[in-house]
Amino acid sequence: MMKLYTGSISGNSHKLRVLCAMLEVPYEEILVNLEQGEHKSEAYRRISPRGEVPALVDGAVRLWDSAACLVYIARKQGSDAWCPGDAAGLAEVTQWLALSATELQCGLQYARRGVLHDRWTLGDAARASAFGRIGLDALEARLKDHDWLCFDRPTIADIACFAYAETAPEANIPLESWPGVMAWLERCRALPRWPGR
Ligand SMILES: N[C@@H](CCC(=O)N[C@@H](CS)C(=O)NCC(=O)O)C(=O)O
Repeated sequence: MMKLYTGSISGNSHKLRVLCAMLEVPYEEILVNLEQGEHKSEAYRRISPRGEVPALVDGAVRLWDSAACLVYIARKQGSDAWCPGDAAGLAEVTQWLALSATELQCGLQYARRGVLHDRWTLGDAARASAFGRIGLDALEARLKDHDWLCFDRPTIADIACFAYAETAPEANIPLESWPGVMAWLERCRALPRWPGR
């Protein structure tokens, strides 16, 4: 069975749980103890060389990035709905995966980590939240008049961007200025099988 290496309060890990729930994919979850630094151990770095969760092991396949894992899980299930295989469709999804790994990760996630753990990876609260706001503005520009980030249905783009948009208030970034984003978060949560944190 596919193994997922995850962290307990890790939004990046939660992305994989969400997709597996939506597609009803079974998996074995191995909780990596981030508080005790297990993700920096030599043994774990053989699975994820950058020492982060999540990671995925499925037979000979080893992956260590949440976006890569989302693509793998969806495509392995043959799910064109959640991750299209055609050039334009895949590229459209990928641009949101890229946003989730830049403005949302380095802005919103790092701001949350700073607030929760006083660890400011790329600068102080003002810099992290300014970068995160660029990501929220990009989401809002699409979501003010669309239900989903791509096409007319949820895809892995929504799952990837949901995680740290949802936790923005924990980074002291209330979402009232982005009403389209707030409505979309509710729309995601209302999907059958969408798991809570
Ligand atoms: N871009 C990576 C980011 C992964 C990441 O930031 N993981 C966090 C948990 S959400 C982590 O392992 N943090 C531990 C640390 O940096 O010490 C991905 O999408 O997988």
